[in-house]
Amino acid sequence: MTVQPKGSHFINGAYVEDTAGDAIPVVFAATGDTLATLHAGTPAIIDQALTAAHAAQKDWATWSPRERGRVLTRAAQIMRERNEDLSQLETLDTGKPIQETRVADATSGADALEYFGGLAGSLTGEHIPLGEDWVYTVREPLGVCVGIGAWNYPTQIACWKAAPALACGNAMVFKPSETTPLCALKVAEILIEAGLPKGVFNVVQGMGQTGAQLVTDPRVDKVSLTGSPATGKKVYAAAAAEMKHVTMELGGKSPMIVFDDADIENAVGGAILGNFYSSGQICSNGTRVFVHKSIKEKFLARLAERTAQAVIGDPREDETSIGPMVSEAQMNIVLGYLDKGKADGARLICGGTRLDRDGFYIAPTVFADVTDDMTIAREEIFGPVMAVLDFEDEAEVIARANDTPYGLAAGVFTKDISRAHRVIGQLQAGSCFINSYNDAPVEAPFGGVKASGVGRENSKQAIEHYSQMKSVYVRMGDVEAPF
Ligand code: TXE
Repeated sequence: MTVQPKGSHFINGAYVEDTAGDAIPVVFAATGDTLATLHAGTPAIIDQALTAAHAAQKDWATWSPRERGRVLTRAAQIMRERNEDLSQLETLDTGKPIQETRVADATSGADALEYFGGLAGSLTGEHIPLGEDWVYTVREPLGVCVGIGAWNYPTQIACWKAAPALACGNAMVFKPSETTPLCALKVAEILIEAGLPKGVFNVVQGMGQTGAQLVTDPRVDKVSLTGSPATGKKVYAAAAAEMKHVTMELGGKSPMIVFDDADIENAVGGAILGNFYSSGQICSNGTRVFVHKSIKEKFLARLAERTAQAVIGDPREDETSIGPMVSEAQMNIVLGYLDKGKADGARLICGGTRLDRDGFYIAPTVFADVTDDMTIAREEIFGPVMAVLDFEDEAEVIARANDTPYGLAAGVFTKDISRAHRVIGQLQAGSCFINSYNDAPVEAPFGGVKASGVGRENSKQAIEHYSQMKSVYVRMGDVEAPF
């Protein structure tokens, strides 16, 4: 599979190149080989993309919502038909195992296109009777949206932003992460093939600086970022200066609570999903695993047994369940946290090292006897590093679980259903799970509270973040003025 695209950018329905932009090497994380070289968007490229989006949005907004929906639904079908190719590209772009990308990436993208494609026709205003007079409301697009992606789910993130934006009649310029720039180009190609007018969805590559130029451009009405809390603060501030609409999908340090009556196999499964899937590079991961003292050793023993069964290997091979980190830089960040965990005196149950092979591999790591003040319990690591903490009672664990600036996700494992709902009700998080972890169906709102973000992706909620309501008061009689 050649992965070098026809151009770095996709603007106004076609691939565009400008080699004056800084080089962006695409490195295959399993070997360190450079698979392709793209170029960052220059001011000329940014202007071209925003000009195309601005012009195309005017026509796109006049289509009936159902017609817009038809294009998105068709794009979903094409993505499903091409799932294997898109998954292989996602594996090369991110280093994630093909057994994951086949079921979690292009499929989730197609789900979003299908969901919002189906929803589009029902995006209406309302009639508000006031007796003789009445008000009617009109759901209007925001205009030109900028989407900025993180590197861990490039295809899914592009679709989770494009689908609701386009369904509402907006146009979008999407900047993928410079670490995984390939997949969003395929999404743009497929949308055109599905009948999307040129210029409605565009892709511009680049680092943070290109993102900042897009965010501050006066032609931009909405910014939706998926990224780190640090970047979120910068982008939010830049958008606020021009009073732009924003969605912030940021990081987390989410708790997973395992009560003494939990089904151990399911709780261990949830901890594995919430810490080792995608080599732990998932924002909503449950990286603080609070286990009731009475079952801690049983939980750790079963966890170590199952973690030893992980197949660490080339992500292109079907049996591989753990691949490399996305980049050398991210691997080094995680290695730093392994050192901190050891230095802080956490008990190493398994892993804890880089693997002695080509590529950016880290062994799935479990630390136990972790205390709330340890760095590995406070900071987002974004790697295969699980911190297991123990607790005694419900009130104590809820207070400790909420003792973080973040609030993206939370999980509870217990057979006591009223306890499950009672505890989830007190946890400060946007996306929560009972006896499960990290399910993200597009029908459900996804997003964080506190420093983990603003707004929601997916579900009908997302529509509120990609449209605005105009209300029109209609007087049937005469106007009574004081004079
Ligand atoms: O983020 P970065 P990364 C979070 C995850 C982790 C981080 C990892 O929790 O914290 O993302 O992704 C662009 N103005 N989530 O390292 O560095 C940059 O080019 C405009 C949360 O990619 O913040 C990239 O495209 N743009 C999540 C993007 O911002 C700027 C799901 C993110 O980069 C910029 C996945 C600037 N000043 C990961 N600086 C969720 N909650 O859904 C950088 N960028």
